[in-house]
Amino acid sequence: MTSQFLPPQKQRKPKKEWSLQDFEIGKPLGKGKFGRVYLAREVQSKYIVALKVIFKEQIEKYRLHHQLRREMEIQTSLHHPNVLRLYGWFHDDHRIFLILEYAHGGELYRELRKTGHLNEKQAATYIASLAQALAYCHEKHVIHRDIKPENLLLDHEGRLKIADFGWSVQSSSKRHTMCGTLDYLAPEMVENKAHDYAVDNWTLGILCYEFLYGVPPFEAESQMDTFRRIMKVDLSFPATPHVSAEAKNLISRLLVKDSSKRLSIQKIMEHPWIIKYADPSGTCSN
Ligand code: AK1
Repeated sequence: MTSQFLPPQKQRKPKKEWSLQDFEIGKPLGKGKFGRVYLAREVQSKYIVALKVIFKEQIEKYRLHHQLRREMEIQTSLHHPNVLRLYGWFHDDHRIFLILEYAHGGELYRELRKTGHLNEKQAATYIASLAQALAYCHEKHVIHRDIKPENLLLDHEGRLKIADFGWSVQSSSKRHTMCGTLDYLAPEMVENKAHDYAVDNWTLGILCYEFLYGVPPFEAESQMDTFRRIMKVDLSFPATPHVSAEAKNLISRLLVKDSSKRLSIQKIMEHPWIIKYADPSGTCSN
């Protein structure tokens, strides 16, 4: 009689071991770092996913085991509507497979290149979604560190999803590190100084600029020139009629050299430009 009032036994179903047999592979979705991504369907449930194939040879060559494991641990623990889910992974002799949420709208980068730039409603909606995703990640002590248009995907409703946590870290203290394109990196990152969550806030400023003007603000002929422009915060706004003063205000308050003086994620979400233009549902197609 008392047993029914006891808390139910925790269901300890052993976690499913996936293999390639569980999936039907469809069309290629894209080429990313170290491998391709395919549309796939899990046979039993008919659930549609994206399957990223990574060659072990590459991971070995660049000695990235720890980084990949870190990504998988970090990303499987993140559950947010604006963070692309990593459902699981498996491997065979030569390849590692990531089972990912399928983003039907594809890469935001394509959208941006197709139209040149976004309108203020779209840009503000994406920046607000990004701010929400980052607030959630930062709460979990995760710094993404590699936010750029190529790593932003859209679902079937046009909702933004941050993807690819390959360069992310779980952090409570300040960090040092890495390499790659400089365009999206904060001054303290390009200088290889200690950095913290505020590096992602800087990147929001860069993206906001790129969404509205079509090019990142410190783009230059050479890495060296980009480096100089970032260090000087050599920011200027082309005279185009379609960008409001509020947008420029937000960008100027994110692209601040002193990381402690950058607008906080909370303040971004409360910024007049976001309030005025962002679609609260996080979806918009024009
Ligand atoms: C999400 C990705 C490391 C880490 C090599 C990695 C996005 C990753 C995959 C898509 C869903 C697309 C669509 C629709 C169009 F060793 N996480 C990723 S890639 N829907 N693309 N996903 S494209 F850690 F350095 C390393 C090496 C790869 N990680 N993660 O690629």
